[in-house]
Amino acid sequence: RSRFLFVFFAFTFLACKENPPQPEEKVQKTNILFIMADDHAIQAISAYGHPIGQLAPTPNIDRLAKNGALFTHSYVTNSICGPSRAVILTGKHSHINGFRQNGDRFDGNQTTLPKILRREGYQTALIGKWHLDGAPQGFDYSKILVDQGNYYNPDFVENGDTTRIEGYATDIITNDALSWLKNERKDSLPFFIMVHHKAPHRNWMPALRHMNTYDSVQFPLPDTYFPSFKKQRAAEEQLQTIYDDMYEGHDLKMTQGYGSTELAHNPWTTDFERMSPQQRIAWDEAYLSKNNTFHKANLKGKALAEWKGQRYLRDYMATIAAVDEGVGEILDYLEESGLDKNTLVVYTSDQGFYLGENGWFDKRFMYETSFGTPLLMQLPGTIPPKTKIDAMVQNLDFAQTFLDFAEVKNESDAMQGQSFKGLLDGSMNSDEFRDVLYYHYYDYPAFHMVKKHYGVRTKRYKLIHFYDDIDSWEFYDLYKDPRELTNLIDDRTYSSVIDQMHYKLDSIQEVYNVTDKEFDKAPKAAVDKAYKQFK
Ligand code: SGN
Ligand code: CA
Repeated sequence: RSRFLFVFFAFTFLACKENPPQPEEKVQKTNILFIMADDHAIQAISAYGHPIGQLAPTPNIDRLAKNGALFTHSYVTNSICGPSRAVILTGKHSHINGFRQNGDRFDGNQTTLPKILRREGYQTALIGKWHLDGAPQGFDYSKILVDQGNYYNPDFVENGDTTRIEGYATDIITNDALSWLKNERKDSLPFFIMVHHKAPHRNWMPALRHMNTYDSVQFPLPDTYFPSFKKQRAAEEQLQTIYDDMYEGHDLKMTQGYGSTELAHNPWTTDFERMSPQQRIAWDEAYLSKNNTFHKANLKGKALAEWKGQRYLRDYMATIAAVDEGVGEILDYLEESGLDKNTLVVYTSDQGFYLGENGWFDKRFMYETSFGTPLLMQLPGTIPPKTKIDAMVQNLDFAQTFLDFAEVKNESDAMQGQSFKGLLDGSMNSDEFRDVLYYHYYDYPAFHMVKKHYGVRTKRYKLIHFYDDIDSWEFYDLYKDPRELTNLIDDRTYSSVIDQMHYKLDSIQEVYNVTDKEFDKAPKAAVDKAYKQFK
């Protein structure tokens, strides 16, 4: 028997020497790691070069731009949370996927990107904010925040069970994503994971380690911080102005007076009440001296409004610090494990966000700041490092683009976007891509009272129609007026361009199957009531 074993081992040894074991040769499909923050402004990512981002850099998110591509003209179709997510999942405009505004119910039975990828053999996971009423479908694993989610000790739903998890939302989401990648992910399958942060959504509560990070930074407030609107009635009538509409306690963490840790106006107490006593003590300590300095200064009028803008930006950027650290940890892990070589990493937000432009926070408008959204992607070997893409892509295109990377054929017919893989691998020029974008926002009357509107954008021009309780058209020449300060709708020198834009609008509505029922108006009483409620 021992002779037999000897011969067996000797043979195996020789065989191995001649034929050392080969790494698995099967070429695996591209993995997709999709990271989406909630309300992350382009201005707040340092790779985009805006002064705010320079003062509070995001070195880890920037790694994607260094290793891959940065999109300078990436847009949404409907600048609000639930609708944006529904568009990403379905590759269809809101009026087709049926989720037009927050609070709608997402029809989870329709075809979605994760369902297709899963059918094609991908292992799929979703971690973090969902905000689409109804259980996620198409995921092998999901762990989602309840509704909007909370920064401290948030509730998560995991396989149907709701549990409160101690800790800071951003860190919990990062850790869960890492643990899925390390422990649940099967080496034999390609994967698709969606990592959806709550941050930097309102009410901008930083992690304990970041509560004083930007205290000594003076962020620049935009020179439109005190705007004067002309022929922009929807802009005039919104309720999302930092110094008029933010709650002093809940949003700005202002206290009731010198020496006090009692919050000023804080209509939704849950965000703070969820904190453990230790967390709350650390919080109060970190905010006490800066609030005391504020009370001593006794600011009024313009100075007070500017102070509020500064407090907002410091907290907002401090919540991003934890997101950026989390992105760094995930990218480090991909590199250590070698997964980076075959993983398309995407970083984006569900829309753009105001950091004081026009005096505003929030989003919703088809104006550039909220219509645009950050987008960065890396895939070594396919996307050349430091690529800048100026084509007008949209979140509507994500599904088809990812399916293209996953080499799924003939699945995108009913989807309404366009794969932009060619822009990334260099096989397509930006002028071969779409030249007109369509937008439609419905969430009115609602929080912040941004009127319903739709419109088109070309490389140079934008035409918007605000409707419901107003009927107001706006037209901008973005080359001359990138900040959209001058509504040129009545300017005769542009009349033929405006006609062309109307024509483009009609044609694109036809292409996307927009029917008359998309322009319903709310009863006047509902609008009046909402103005009272939200003011
Ligand atoms: C909450 C926010 C609003 C925000 C909406 C929608 N208020 O209601 O400021 O516009 O969510 O945001 S909060 O004080 O309760 O946070 S979205 O990202 O979900 O669309
Ligand atoms: Ca959002």
